[in-house]
Amino acid sequence: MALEPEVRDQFLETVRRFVSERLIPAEPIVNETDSIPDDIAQEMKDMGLFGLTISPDFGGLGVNMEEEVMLAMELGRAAPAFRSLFGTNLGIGSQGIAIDGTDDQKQKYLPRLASGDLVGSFALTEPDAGSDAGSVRTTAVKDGDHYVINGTKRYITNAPHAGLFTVMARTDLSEKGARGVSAFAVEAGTPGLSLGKPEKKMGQQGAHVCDVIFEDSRVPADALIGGVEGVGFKTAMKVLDKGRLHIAASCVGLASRMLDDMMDYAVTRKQFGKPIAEFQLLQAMFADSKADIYAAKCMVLDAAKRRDLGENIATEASCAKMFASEMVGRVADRNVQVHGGNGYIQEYRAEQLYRDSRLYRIYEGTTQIQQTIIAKALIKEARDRNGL
Ligand code: COS
Repeated sequence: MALEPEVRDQFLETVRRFVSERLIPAEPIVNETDSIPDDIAQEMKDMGLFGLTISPDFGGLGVNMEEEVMLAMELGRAAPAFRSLFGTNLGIGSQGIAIDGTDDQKQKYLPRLASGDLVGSFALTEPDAGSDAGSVRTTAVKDGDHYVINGTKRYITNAPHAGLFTVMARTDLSEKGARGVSAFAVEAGTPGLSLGKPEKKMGQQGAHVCDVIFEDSRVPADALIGGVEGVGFKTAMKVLDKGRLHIAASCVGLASRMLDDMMDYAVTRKQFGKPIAEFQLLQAMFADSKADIYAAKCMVLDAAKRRDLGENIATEASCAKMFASEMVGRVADRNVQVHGGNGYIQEYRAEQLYRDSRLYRIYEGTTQIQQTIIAKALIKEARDRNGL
């Protein structure tokens, strides 16, 4: 479903203003206190950001993929910690239920996820199952009309705030790979569910991750997402296809912001008697950044439009995520370099955005995993073409 063009443009404008007038000025305090101020979190709820992608049937705005990435490009201009607060609700923390959940599961959880009253988290990664997501060891063993869950989930974004976890656990213990995995909607407060210590991270202060530990946690059988065992890995992959496009769009946003920052600095900072923007060696960095951003933006928008048309865009989502996250790393590095010594000093924020952007190349699938996905699809196409 698409918004009316005027409504969409108005919303984009509101978000743009919110980012420049509220979020970017609040970055130093978020960085210092490692938390998002309550008034900003409330404004995000009031604007409907938690429910952007959730259907209006369940109280969300129901934006399509193209609109989602356009909004993510605006929101991505601010430090990524802000996006993290509502990002799991509109993405990986709700989409398992939105895409594959039963009607009852949707009715039960989506309205509160859309309003932001309930925070959703996605619990796939484990100490020994990172890139190899199909090898999860957490188990969910059927016991009458319950499942008993045991295992540890690692670095779960928003876990300290979450009221609901989408948990990938192995229901078929005889099957070691992806086919033995099922997805569950598990509520915080379930006996036997506890949280690990908050992790100290390289960047993205204000966004919180920790372990989620299950010790004989009994969940009702109807917590099984979609009511079907053995398809949890596929649910996770579908969620990640969408998530990866969203991340790629956020990278475009942050890179655009950093290009603006470096240009503003370069036209005002003087050395050798003139603004440093006039030096050709720096101009190469501006031009490379602009072309990098433009290429990533085109990829993101194209893949999003295709997804809205019903195409399978798993490969394109990986291309966009890989290119955009590497691109934002290059731009972050150039931003520090253009700022010279000031780029290394906190006050100028180039160093913070450099650290913050580093995670984009890792979460929701590393660059190397995206390369593997793209190559696998190409090999399959070639084999099919050659009748092999
Ligand atoms: N959409 C739907 N189904 C998908 C899919 C997708 N995008 N990708 C894979 N599947 C299906 C496959 O079709 C296959 O189904 P069948 O068993 O019916 O053939 C099944 O899922 C298993 O796929 P595959 O064999 O490709 O799985 P692998 O174990 O080889 O893993 C990778 C594939 C590496 C791509 C996967 O483990 C992955 O994405 N890892 C990174 C995880 C990640 O992003 N972690 C970040 C933390 S989460 S924030």
